[in-house]
Amino acid sequence: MNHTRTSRYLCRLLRHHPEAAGITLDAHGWADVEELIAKVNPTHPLDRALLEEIVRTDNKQRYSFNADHSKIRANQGHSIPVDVDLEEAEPPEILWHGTGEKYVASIEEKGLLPKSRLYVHLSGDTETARKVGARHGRPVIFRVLSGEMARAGYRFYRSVNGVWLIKAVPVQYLEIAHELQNTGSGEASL
Ligand code: HQG
Repeated sequence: MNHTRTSRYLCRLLRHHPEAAGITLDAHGWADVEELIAKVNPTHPLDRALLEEIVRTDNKQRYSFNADHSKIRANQGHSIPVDVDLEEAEPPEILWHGTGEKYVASIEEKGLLPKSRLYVHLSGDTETARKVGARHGRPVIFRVLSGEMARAGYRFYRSVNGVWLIKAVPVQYLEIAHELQNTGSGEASL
């Protein structure tokens, strides 16, 4: 069954605009499942079985339930200030950031900034970075000297679905991975 539209709507509610469906998130980003279903259902058909399926099959494991499945939240990617209990983690020596060509000049001047989200998102592999970058046009991949940053005291976090997060990356820890530049396929942004 194709429930992409409902899944995208859920993502928008749980990361950016809960008020669009008249729901609220608590300080840790949790929404009440019963309330969510009741308020979403009129515009995007949803029941508990479909919600369970969306969470289980999401291609990036974007959502989690609490232990008794009475609450749901997005694992990362928020623009609203919630604390999703991120785990601090020691990064590998190199992480990657894919972006669009149009942002490169600004990034080379200011470093990586979280823009509308709470964190800068970094990828553990270049293929993922390329897909993330292609959402913004012609992709450009930056190498992030994450090992050096960690030794300098910067804190890295890893979401439960494996995305590396950091508050910002100053320019001295960024290098364009010229050897990786070519075109790639895009993916939808949620
Ligand atoms: C760029 C998707 C100008 C940054 C993906 C990015 C990811 C700057 C854009 C997740 C800048 C923000 C997040 C600066 C950063 N000047 N532009 N100084 N610093 N930027 O969508 O990283 O499918 O908020 O390079 O897979 O593209 O939604 O962040 O291009 O994990 O689960 O500003 O979204 O996951 O764009 O993507 P975004 P992102 P989901």
